[in-house]
Amino acid sequence: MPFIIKNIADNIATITINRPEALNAMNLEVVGELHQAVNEAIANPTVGAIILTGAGDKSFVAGADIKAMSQMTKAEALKFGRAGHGLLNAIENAPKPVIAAINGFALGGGTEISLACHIRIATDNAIFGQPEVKLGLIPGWGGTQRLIRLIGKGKAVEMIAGGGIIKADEALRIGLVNAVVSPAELMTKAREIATRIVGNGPQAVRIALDCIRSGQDRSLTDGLEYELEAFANLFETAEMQEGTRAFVEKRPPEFRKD
Ligand code: DAK
Repeated sequence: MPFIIKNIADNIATITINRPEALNAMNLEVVGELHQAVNEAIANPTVGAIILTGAGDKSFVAGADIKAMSQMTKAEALKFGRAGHGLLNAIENAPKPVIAAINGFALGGGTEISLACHIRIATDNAIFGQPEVKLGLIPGWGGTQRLIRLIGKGKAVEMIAGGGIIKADEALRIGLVNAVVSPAELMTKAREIATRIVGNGPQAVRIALDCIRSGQDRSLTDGLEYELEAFANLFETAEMQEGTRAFVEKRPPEFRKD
């Protein structure tokens, strides 16, 4: 996997997109390798949270590879688009939280990858944008759909139709990211959040993610019913027994044996 660096420590998988000479721009090969790495982290039962970041100090992902796209036919573009959708759906539907640690440029497909993640932490020099219209394109990896759900229609249209950039402080103000930190603090902050997550009941985290995700596509009434059923189901799990018993016995719960 030349374009991906993987590391697993303390139940946290860190996946680094490693193509710094092209500011981590995504071609079909990078998309495929990243998808495989994400799938492996999802399938690994010792992993409770995933951090996704970019190699180098300049860029998270500077978008889809423009040089590769400039040569694509419509059929190839469809294949490339579908590969990106497959990757981003895998991230969004992951049963464990995926944290984007955004270290610089997150343009086009870079912003879109971060949108599929569950939590976004950015450095104070991070730059977001959907500049596809400047190339005669539109966002092709879910930007027109996920951005509106996160920051609302007005801001999404301004970003996508205007093609301008958004700096980290503005991204924080409009809810595009959860937190902004210095470059030196980025991975510490991401690991701090991941560590808190992996200390919790893995099944509860998975079910909570599922309720939150599926709630976006349901009416409030349906979503509340879905949550209620999921909540009740947890009363039959060993995890819930351990969590509540630990509270009563005034000790930390032991959810993980690994
Ligand atoms: N693609 C390919 N190479 C890239 C790249 C990209 N997106 N971004 C940067 N690079 C390469 C540069 O070409 C350069 O390589 P050499 O030419 O030296 O070999 C190297 O990275 C360093 O970049 P710069 O020299 O330009 O570095 P600067 O600091 O001067 O500028 C920059 C940094 C990020 C402002 C600039 O590189 C830039 O504007 N990059 C392009 C950003 C961009 O427009 N991103 C959006 C791409 S469009 C779809 C699927 C997906 C999409 C659309 C449709 N379907 C198939 C349906 C998604 C589209 C996009 O993401």
